[in-house]
This record gives sequence, structure tokens and C-alpha cells, in this order.
Amino acid sequence: MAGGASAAEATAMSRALELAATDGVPRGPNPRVGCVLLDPEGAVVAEGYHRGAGTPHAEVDALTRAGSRAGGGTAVVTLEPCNHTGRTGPCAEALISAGVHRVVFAQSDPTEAAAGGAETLRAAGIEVVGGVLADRAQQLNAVWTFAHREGRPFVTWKFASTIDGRSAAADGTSRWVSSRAARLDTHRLRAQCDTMLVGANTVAVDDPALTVRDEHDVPVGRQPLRAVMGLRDLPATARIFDTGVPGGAVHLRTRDPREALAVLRGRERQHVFLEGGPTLAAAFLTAGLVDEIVVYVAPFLLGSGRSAVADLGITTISEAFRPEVTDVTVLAPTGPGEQPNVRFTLTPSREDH
Ligand code: AOF
Ligand code: ZN
Repeated sequence: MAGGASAAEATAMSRALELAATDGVPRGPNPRVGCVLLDPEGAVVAEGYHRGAGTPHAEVDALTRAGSRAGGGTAVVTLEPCNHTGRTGPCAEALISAGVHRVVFAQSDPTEAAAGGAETLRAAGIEVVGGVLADRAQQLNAVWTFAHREGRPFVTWKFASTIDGRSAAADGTSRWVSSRAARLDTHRLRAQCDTMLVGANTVAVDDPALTVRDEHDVPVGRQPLRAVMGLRDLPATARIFDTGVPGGAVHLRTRDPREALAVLRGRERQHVFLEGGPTLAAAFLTAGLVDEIVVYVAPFLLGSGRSAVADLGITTISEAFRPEVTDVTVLAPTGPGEQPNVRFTLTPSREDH
């Protein structure tokens, strides 16, 4: 399919991908999308991009800038134009009304609601070419694509551990297992997800805030939804329920990971950051519902205390759960007295699921 794009259109697609990735676009339920309009000679007429849920789609942004100059030209867009009226109107219709002759897009729309734009355009007599730089477009919206394809949010499980595999001391204290550098790194990763998830026991025992904070421990930026799951009752005074913090909080009264993810998906959540405890981690792992693991290893020993994950039903080494390492990074100390920590990023293989 991609074979049909001209050199000018391929260049325009690269530019549209850059526009889609413009800094400062708020993360939310919508994908990042860019659009470049070309005249019949292949010269750029207008550019546009999407600025988050509720704002005009990339195609409409570019069409608005082009005015009457869009007629007879080509729209180059990183996602198949939408076919639906959601928070805004259908882009396929907008392109038809503007008199565009040709549409070149990268990724096919993976959503149930908005797919079918290519067919609508073709039915209106417009030439349509899909799949141009599709891999790059999909990479740009990898988590969004995953959530729509799988019908559930992408799950990152994060934990901290000592070199002897302990996540808390025998008395339950766990607050300072990882270094300051590792904790700052965790907040950077939290900021990229839209949901924090912990078990009810973790809330009862550790009372975490689950906010994204800066180096001074002050909440910054858009805050994820704070979700806790489990049947146990929790005090309204638990820190995660703090109504003064944006992002909101929810208690999911279930023990079933799949059910919890379904409820979160119903709230348009795409990326869950699972932060404990060991029972919840084991439940997600054994259900095949962990898509990425991030672990911070701190160079000290406890000898006893809680392990990061509860029983996985593994009794012999050949049954070990062996995710694939995708990254290893040493987190250098940020100040005197601090030791380096090591961050592993791992992906469970599909066969483990
Ligand atoms: C975007 N931006 O530039 C394009 C999108 O809820 P709505 O009405 O904003 O529609 C969102 C859907 O529209 C989205 O999931 C995707 O399928 C399609 N195209 N969305 O947010 C855009 N072109
Ligand atoms: Zn649209």
C-alpha cells in the first residue's frame, strides 16, 4: 500500500510525524496526530496537529489554516482520518467538503468508533494511500494503539528491591529501599502513565500518595488517576483519596485484575503503573497482564523481609518466569552518601501469557 506515495508525500509524512510529536501537547485519551496539506505540485499549503482531547483533529487544524487553498490538493496525515462524530466532527467528511483530491495516511485507525475513514473517502472518489511510515506513526502512539487493540490498558509493573530481592524489611518498612535518583526516575515514569494502581493492603499499610512529584517532593504537572483495588475497606483519610490533589482517586472493589483493567478502560485509561504490593503483582503476572517491568535494584542486603512478588506457583528452576531485558541503566548518585542503583526494564514474552 505504501508504494503509492510520491517523494514529496513521504517528506510531508516525516514532517507530519514531527508535528504530531510537538512538545507540550497534553497526554490524554487521544492519540498524537499531525497533518500536512500539499498543493497539486507537492508544495506545502498548511500544517496542523492535534492538541489533545476536545480540540480540533490534525486534519481540521490544517484545513482551517489552508482555507480555500486545500481544494484539489493532497492531505498527508499520520493516522487514518476519522469517520465518526466524537468530541469533534468526522475528518473524512471535512476533507471531502474541502475538495481534497488525495489522502495519504500512515497508521490505520485501530479504534472501533472512528475506523472506516479510508472507505468513506474512497467512496467519495478520493484517492487514498495508507501505510506510509506506518511503523513510526504506531510507535508514536504505541500505548494508545495497544489499549485499543487489546481492549485494556498497557500495564507497567514497577518495584524496588535490594540485591537480595527484598522490597521491605521484616518490620514492614519499605520507604527508602531505592536511592533518591531512582525515586526521581520513578516520578518521571509515573508522569508518563495515566493511572497509578496499588492493592488495598498497600494503601492500608504504606499509605502512599501516588502523585507525581518533583525533586522537592511537590506535586507537579498532570496527575494520574489514583486507583486502589481490593475488597478491604479503606479509611477516607488515606492519602490517595486526598481531594486536594487533581487526577482523582477510585477504589475498585474487586480482586480480579482483568475486571479492574476493564473498569479503568471504561474510564479511557491507557497506561496503568502498578506499584504494589507483592500479592497484586503476582495476580497480574499469573494472569498474563503485565506488559512491562521496571525494577530498581539497590546495593544493600536485608536477609529477611517481604519479597517483591508473592508466590507465582513456581517450584523448580525450569519454570522460572524469564522476561526479556530491554534496557539496563545505572542511576548515578545525586549527592554524597548515595549509592548507585540499577534500573532494569523488561518485557514478559508473549509465551508467558
Ligand atoms: C485525535 N486527533 O487529529 C485525529 C483523531 O474524541 P474525538 O472526537 O476527539 O475522537 C478521537 C478519535 O478520532 C481518536 O481515537 C482517533 O481514532 C480519531 N482521530 N483523533 O484525537 C486527531 N485525527
Ligand atoms: Zn478526526
